[in-house]
Amino acid sequence: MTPQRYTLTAALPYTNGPIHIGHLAGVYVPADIYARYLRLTGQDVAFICGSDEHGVAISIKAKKEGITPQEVVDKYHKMIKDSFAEFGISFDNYSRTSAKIHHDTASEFFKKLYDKGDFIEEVTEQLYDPEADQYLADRFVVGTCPKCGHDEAYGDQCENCGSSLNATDLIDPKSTISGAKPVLKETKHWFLPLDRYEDFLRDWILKSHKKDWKSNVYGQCKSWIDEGLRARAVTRDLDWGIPVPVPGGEGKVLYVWFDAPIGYISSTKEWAEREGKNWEDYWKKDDTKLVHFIGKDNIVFHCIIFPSMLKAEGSYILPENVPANEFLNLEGRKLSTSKNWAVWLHEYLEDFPGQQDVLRYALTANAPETKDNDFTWKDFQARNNNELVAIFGNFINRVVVLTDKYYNGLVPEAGELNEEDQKTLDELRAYPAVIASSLERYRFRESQNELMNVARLGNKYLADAEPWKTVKTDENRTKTVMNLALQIAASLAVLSEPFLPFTSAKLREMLNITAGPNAESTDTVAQLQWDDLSEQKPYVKAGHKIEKGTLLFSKIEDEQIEKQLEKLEKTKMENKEIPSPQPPKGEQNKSEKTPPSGGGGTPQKEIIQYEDFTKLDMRVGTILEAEKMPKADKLLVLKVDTGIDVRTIVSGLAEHYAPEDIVGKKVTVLVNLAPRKLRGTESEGMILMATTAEGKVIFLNPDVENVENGAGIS
Ligand code: B3M
Ligand code: ZN
Repeated sequence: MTPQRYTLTAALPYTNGPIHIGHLAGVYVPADIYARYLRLTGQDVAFICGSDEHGVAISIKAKKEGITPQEVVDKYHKMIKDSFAEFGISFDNYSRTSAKIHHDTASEFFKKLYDKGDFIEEVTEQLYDPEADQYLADRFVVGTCPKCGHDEAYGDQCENCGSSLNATDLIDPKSTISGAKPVLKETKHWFLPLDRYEDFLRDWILKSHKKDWKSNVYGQCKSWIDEGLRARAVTRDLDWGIPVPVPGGEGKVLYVWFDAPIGYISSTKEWAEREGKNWEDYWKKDDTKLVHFIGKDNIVFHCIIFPSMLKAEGSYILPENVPANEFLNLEGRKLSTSKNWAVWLHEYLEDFPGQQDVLRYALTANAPETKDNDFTWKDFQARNNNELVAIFGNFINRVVVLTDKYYNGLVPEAGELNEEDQKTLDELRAYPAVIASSLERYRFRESQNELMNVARLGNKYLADAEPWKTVKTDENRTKTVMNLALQIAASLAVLSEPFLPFTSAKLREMLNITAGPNAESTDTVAQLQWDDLSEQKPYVKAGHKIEKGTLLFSKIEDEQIEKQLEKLEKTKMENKEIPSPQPPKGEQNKSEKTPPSGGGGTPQKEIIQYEDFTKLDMRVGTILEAEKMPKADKLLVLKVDTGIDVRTIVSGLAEHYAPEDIVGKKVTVLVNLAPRKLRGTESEGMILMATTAEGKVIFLNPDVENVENGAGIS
């Protein structure tokens, strides 16, 4: 069925902290690209989001900051909403779950299921903190995951393996409020019996969506269904949230994961009311395509639990797709709000004013679509300088400057096309379909790369045709070339809109193809849209006037990157000063560590436990033979007697030592490092070395001759 309208949702961020690049890369940038693309192709779109203001995460944050949960959500709701807007995330509506419309919608939804008998009401034993005098649910309790052994799993989910848990499943549970060991205490709750929906889920996901859902999403769903689904409590003993609206519900609230997805519906209602639309069209009509954009830790809630709720309610459509992304790391470490290991959106916007598109571009180029990926500031700089500036910006700049110089900004007439011109035009006209096809399969990296290929096509065309040379010899040829180059530029202005909206707007202005009532040009091309790009006619006609150019992108200097890296180094140092687990107040270890003043210079790495250290097997050994690795300037191939055996170790010593100088040396060897091939030779260990202040590399040789090879080091 061809969709008549689209309801696109992006995960509702918890208002317990600001937005960082992990959220952006995983959810909001891809969702925004998709929404913008659909609008550009004339589709009817509701792009919906809002703040998730309930749940234990908020209560914990409030306790930590010594303020009320309401104050926490007010602070972060504003911050998140503003930074999204400034970053160009084009939500049609951004609501919040503390809004009355949401409380009403979620209560009604719960009551309907209650009235239909879709819940099981049961008194069960739940974890209870005897010191804090409070039931412990979700993030109020941590313990060891029964599935993967991760020792910081939460009471409702393990973030390591993604399993959804009941708090009573945790091994060695601990209250995060007081640190106390919880006891079991009886309380009544309402459960959604997921097992009743197993057949439906099997049919709907495992049969119907095997082909079109991403394999990471499909795989997670399959393993949950295959493991057997259990009833899940949808209410909690907490004082922050939506009150349970049925008899016996006093003092209890809806589970945050019950109310939050309903937030998509209430946000749509808010939008529809404002825009004079009918919200039900966007949630209840079969010709509406519903797509949830989320991160991988939210898969179970969007693919199993929420669809079961919708199915139980009975009048709603189900998502067509849930293109969940994997996680983004930052400089090799897991992003963490509590450890402040992040690039915060509001800080980025301050540090790189007007450069929203650079971050959008870098995040999409590196999007964690099929596996976890790493964001590094060096990559960010390279993406800007080597791609946006050198390819896209350079092409546009040449076209606009030359048009101004040769023709006073008027698009010249194209003469007869030669074979190369025709080939270029054909290729150009094929791009919208190529990019669209990637976008429709949620392959955002691929589609953005195709966009850059349009700019590459432009650069190559100009470099081959050399209008700056022909201008002296062949006026007609030059006009044809510049006309075509301007067509490529116009195409870029439109195609870049989903990915680089700020750049697209600037470029449309430069080329005078701004759509809308304020556009100065009355030329019909002023309305140039995505679908026009495949048509066999010029995008900008001869005689059309373009404006003088401004630079689309500017180089990012090393100093800017160093400043960001320093910020992260500072965070690392600060994290080390927080002993973990935290001792009781008053006894806090106020260490006055200052960074080392010189010498090695690099800050200390993360603290490891003694068990981690004992994993290293280090022995005394002797180098028996050494020779240069052919065709490798830096490598020596060594034969080392480790006391256990004689083995080959490839070491990067060739620039520092001649082979003959090190034969017979006693060295320290890490013998249980996983073997790896270097230039085809398997290296079975590592020689420990140190670098002196002058940059000399020296052996960490045991300074005693009578230690035997194989002696352990501890
Ligand atoms: N707030 C979890 C998260 O931010 C949650 C998403 C709700 S979507 C309905 O990861
Ligand atoms: Zn786990």
